[in-house]
Amino acid sequence: MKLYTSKRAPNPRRVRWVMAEKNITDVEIIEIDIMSGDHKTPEYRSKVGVPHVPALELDDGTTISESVAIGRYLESMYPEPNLFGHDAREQAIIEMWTRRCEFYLANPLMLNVRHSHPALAALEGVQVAEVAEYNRVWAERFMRTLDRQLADHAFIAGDRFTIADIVATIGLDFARLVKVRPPEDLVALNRWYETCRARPAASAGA
Ligand SMILES: N[C@@H](CCC(=O)N[C@@H](CS)C(=O)NCC(=O)O)C(=O)O
Repeated sequence: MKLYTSKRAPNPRRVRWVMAEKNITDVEIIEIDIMSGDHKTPEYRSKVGVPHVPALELDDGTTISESVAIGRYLESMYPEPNLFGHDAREQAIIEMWTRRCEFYLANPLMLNVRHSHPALAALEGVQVAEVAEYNRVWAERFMRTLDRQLADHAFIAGDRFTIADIVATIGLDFARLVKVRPPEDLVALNRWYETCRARPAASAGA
């Protein structure tokens, strides 16, 4: 298998983190320089279908994009430690939180950074300050939801570390580029965030 990835980009980092948690080492890493447009070449587009990283190319030539879909595929190949749930109930709860973390935290924070960090102007084209601020406000609202959840649970989807924690931690880490941090009064969220950042696998692809 080959993983098309890009240093410091948040979505490929999700896959690198999953691989590190599972100690997956037999995947060839292919660096794509998105700032130079490597992901927009006709070859890359025809292989992956979209100008995005990450993408996982299987030995039969099938290519999977979408970081969470890749993570799910890797989980089926390398089941332990489990990150996506053991049974139907747990899988649904983890997916619910993962989708919430993508839609209401990671994506808004990504748009905040893309519309406010000078280095990302080249990727975004036109940066709109109002878009950055609107998304920051929405992300902060969801941080408050997460803080309430984490007041009663060690991790986002319950009592153990899952893909939802990876998605949320990387979303928050990316926002540090523009100095957006969880407000200090969100004590449970900040406690959980430091726990996740301290995991050895957190540095993979960061
Ligand atoms: N939902 C996709 C998002 C993929 C994505 O947007 N990746 C970014 C890097 S983090 C990218 O390829 N950006 C290229 C561009 O904006 O031109 C996933 O989870 O994989």
